[in-house]
Amino acid sequence: MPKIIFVEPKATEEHIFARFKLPRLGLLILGTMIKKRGWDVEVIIENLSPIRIDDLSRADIVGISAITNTVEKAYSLADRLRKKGVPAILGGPHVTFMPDEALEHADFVLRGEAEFPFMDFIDAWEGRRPFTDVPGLSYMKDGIKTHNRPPEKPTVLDDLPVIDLSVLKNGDSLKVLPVQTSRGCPFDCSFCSVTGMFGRKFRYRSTEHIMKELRTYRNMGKMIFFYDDHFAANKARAKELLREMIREGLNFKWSTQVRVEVARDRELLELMKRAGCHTLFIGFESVNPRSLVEMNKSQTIEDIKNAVSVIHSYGIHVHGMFVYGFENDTNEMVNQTVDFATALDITSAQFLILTPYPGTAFHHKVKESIITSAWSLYDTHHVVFSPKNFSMMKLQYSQIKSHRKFYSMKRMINLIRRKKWLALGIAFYARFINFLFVIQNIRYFLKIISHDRARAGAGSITIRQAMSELENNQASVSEHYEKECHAMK
Ligand code: B12
Ligand code: SF4
Repeated sequence: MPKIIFVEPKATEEHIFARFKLPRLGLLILGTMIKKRGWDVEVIIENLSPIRIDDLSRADIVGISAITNTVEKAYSLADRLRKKGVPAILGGPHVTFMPDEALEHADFVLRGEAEFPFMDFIDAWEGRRPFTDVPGLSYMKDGIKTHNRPPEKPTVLDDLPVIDLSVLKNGDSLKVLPVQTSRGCPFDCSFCSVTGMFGRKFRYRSTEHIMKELRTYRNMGKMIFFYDDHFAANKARAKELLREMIREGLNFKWSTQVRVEVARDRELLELMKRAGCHTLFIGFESVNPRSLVEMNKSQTIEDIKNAVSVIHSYGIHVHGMFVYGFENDTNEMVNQTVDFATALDITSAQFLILTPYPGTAFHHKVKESIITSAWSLYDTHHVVFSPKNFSMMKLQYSQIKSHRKFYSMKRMINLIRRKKWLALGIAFYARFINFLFVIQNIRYFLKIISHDRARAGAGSITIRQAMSELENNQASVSEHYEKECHAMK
């Protein structure tokens, strides 16, 4: 029986989501489909179990899934497999937009949504059709990088199988189970790669198809995370699904991502609550109306305030995400953002740095200002481009400072007083990660300080000089860093 091992490498840089035991769904779906074809399958998610190159070498082919901040690790695995003569195929939102780069490391790249194209690829692998017939495939043909045309139509979600979790190594350790009910997003925010990957047409599974999957998770004592980008983009279908979940008495708690518009429909929120909704993850993005327009977010500050107050009135938690670094953003805005988030009294918040992901309109816009293509830094926690109104270090520090300020000791004492244990636990974790992040990134901060100096024409120091300063005199560097940070307050 032919054997395939799929792997999802974990992030190498520390950030709040780097350790989450949550697999992306791509490999679980591909694994389920190919198991049905009689292959021996294993899916290894590095956040759940280690990836060992010797184990991978026992496969006939290895499938690697990567997003931008994990792609360096994916490339390094593919390089090592190539040396051992084991073919690898890469997929995911980074290589979809960077197939030429990926082919330097792997023999095959499957771009875009890949379930049915992957079955065609397996047909070709088994010699039953030529590789030229596999839509979305990039590969080397006679020494030339060749890119087949993308699939003509997006995947019909009801044609996908219900996930077989047994393909996942150490799957029992998952506390939160992933379920996707829809793909695509009708909006088109400039920094987001969802629409490039899955399109702007909102496609969804039928209620019965989703329920079939949810029933298998009944009574497992786990939470569900609906991996939709905008769970309520079609309210009628969301309500139909929620009513069915309530009718069948599915007793798990679940969370998902929505937009602020969700709060305009109280019936929807009522159904969400009754169906077990725990937390809504929402991209608030900015307190600067001009930035909201610049990023094409199609939402206002009033929408944000209204959404939080209405959602809270149903006893549902809110996780709010903010982004800094748009052309209209300023240093002053940073404090306003944290004050705004604090006043909203949301359970948790993230303050992220605008990141030019390949395949997005924003990447195209700031291409010339990008300072590094060290992809592991593309995790929305590191500044990787030179923004218009900030120095890079100021932008970097705004993210650190915002977390420090939002998850302050004062907030924690307040949460203890109000017995808000979940928010308190998150605050402890966030403070710890923020601290680790600073410690681990002093070298990177030096690098961006040096870029800033060069940009300002102010006696730039080379990275080498900055590094040797760091190595020779830790104290003076941290003092220097503290001073820089202080100046930005
Ligand atoms: C769930 C989720 C998370 C979870 C779990 C993440 C994880 N394990 O990496 C959490 C909440 C922890 C998270 C965190 C982050 N996320 Co996230 N997340 C998602 C989300 C909503 C769903 C992922 C998913 O399962 N999709 C559905 C499945 C079917 O798609 P898929 O896995 O990509 O697989 C398909 C194809 O890509 C392809 N494919 C994928 N792998 C492979 C492999 C092979 C061999 C083949 C042939 C094909 C193939 O075929 C699959 C089937 O069609 C996506 C958005 C989205 N809609 O995809 C963002 C998304 C992946 N996240 C993103 C980002 C930026 C992040 C963070 C950096 C955010 C942050 N600020 O902290 C972190 C990084 C996490 C990390 N690993 O380091 C970006 C990635 C962009 C990019 N180019 O890298 C996305 C696309 C969202 C966006 N707005 O652009 N995320
Ligand atoms: S950020 Fe959210 S609303 Fe905007 S395009 Fe991406 S998924 Fe859609």
